[in-house]
Amino acid sequence: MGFPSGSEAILEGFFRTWSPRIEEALDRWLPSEAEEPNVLHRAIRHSVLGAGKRFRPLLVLASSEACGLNPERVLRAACAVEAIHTYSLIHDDLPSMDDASVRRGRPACHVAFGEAMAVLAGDALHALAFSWLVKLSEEGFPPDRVTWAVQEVAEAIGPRGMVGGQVLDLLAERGEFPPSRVTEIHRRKTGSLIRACARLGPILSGSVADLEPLTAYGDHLGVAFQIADDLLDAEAEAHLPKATYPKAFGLDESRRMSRVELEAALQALEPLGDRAEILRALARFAVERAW
Ligand code: GRG
Repeated sequence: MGFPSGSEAILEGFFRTWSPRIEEALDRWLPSEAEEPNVLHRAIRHSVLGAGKRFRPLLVLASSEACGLNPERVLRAACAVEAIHTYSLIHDDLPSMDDASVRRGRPACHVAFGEAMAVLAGDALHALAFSWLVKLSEEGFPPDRVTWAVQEVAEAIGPRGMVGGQVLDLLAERGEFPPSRVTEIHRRKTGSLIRACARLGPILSGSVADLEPLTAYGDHLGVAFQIADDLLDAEAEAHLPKATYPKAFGLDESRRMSRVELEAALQALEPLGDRAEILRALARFAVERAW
């Protein structure tokens, strides 16, 4: 993965340590291809393993470390959010949704395994994610914190979060939408899971004082991340009726907005001082790739 200028060496070290740990853990905890039904497990492993930036799991680990936890203890939570993210990508690529044939540089799940298997692979990842979250109790986290983590992720991806945002997005594709609607769509569709990732550190560590700063960080980072993603896709999608920031606000204004949101995310981390160095670098890395 290339690091944009300005990213700190500290982030490179963090990636070098934790990216392989995330891969190993996903490989270990996903059902093996040898297990029946083999085709389901091949579809799952095709979609999850060996590709993707792992931004969300790295965010969970960074948020947890900033709150004094050993990231090793929250690997289950990190893998859970990646499983959920991958389920959302599989379903988003389906012909009835975004109808995309390539994902993460390889054939989309439904192209490789058929539509029914792609729906079921997504469903299975969704369920696996929650079983991994519940297993956090085996890492010695008190039950009330584990319950809160489960609730946090469930709310983030449900009708008031990711799935609701996806529905608003589908509706927007069918007609005109005001610019304010774009922000609302993406706050839910992309932002709510990113926000939850940022909050899992304070939730699992019990460091209540860090909850507000990390919530604000997650909120602003979610918007900045989505604008960055839209900017990267802007040329390819210029002709499509999509609710994107460049379409709603133009390229220059979108770039300005992503900078403003990134600055607000960094500002929110002030109370954490030096503890937030990796979170700062991660935010810059995620957003500046589009500039
Ligand atoms: C279908 C239930 C359901 C939800 C779909 C999040 C979402 C909602 C769909 C994903 C489609 C999409 C392109 C959303 C924008 C969010 C986004 C930037 C996704 C890509 O995330 P990255 O860049 O991807 O982190 P990798 O592959 O690196 O993990």
